[in-house]
Amino acid sequence: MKTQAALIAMTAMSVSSLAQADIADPGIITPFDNAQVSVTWLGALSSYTGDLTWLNADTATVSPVLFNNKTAEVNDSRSLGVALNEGDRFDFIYEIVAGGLDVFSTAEQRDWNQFRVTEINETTFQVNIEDIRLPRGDADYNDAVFEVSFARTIPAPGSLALLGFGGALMGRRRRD
Ligand SMILES: [Ca+2]
Ligand SMILES: [Ca+2]
Repeated sequence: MKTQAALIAMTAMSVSSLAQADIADPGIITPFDNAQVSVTWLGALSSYTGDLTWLNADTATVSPVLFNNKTAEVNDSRSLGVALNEGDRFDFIYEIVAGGLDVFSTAEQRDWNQFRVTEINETTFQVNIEDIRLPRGDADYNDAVFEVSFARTIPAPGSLALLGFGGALMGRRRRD
């Protein structure tokens, strides 16, 4: 637990030292077609309580709560069950439900500074959140930390099973 906290603190430090001057758009862009999205909780060091949801651009609706920063376990993962295409924007909403009530969305430019997004690799992004509106917040960016990863859609298990079944039949026929 101690090492985890240290890791989050270190990450937040390196992240917040990046480009404070110009506020980057934290929206994540889907890297390829037919991408399945999953979100993995990395931790939180905050006295406030917050709920993480995501914005479905296709339906213009907000998802059920993915994680609550007080109840989420490190490495908890949620598959979002959507297939996004290359270039699709992926946005989050973080709502403080106990503490200094506020709502931060990566889709709202006035909230952008509350988020730091680091590209880990082509398919994985780390998101760090500051849960007190800046400039009042302490900018530690460890109040909610999670990872977003994109995976290529694989053929449905049904079609693979069918291939296997056909192969078994052919094998039997040969033996007979
Ligand atoms: Ca904190
Ligand atoms: Ca903070």
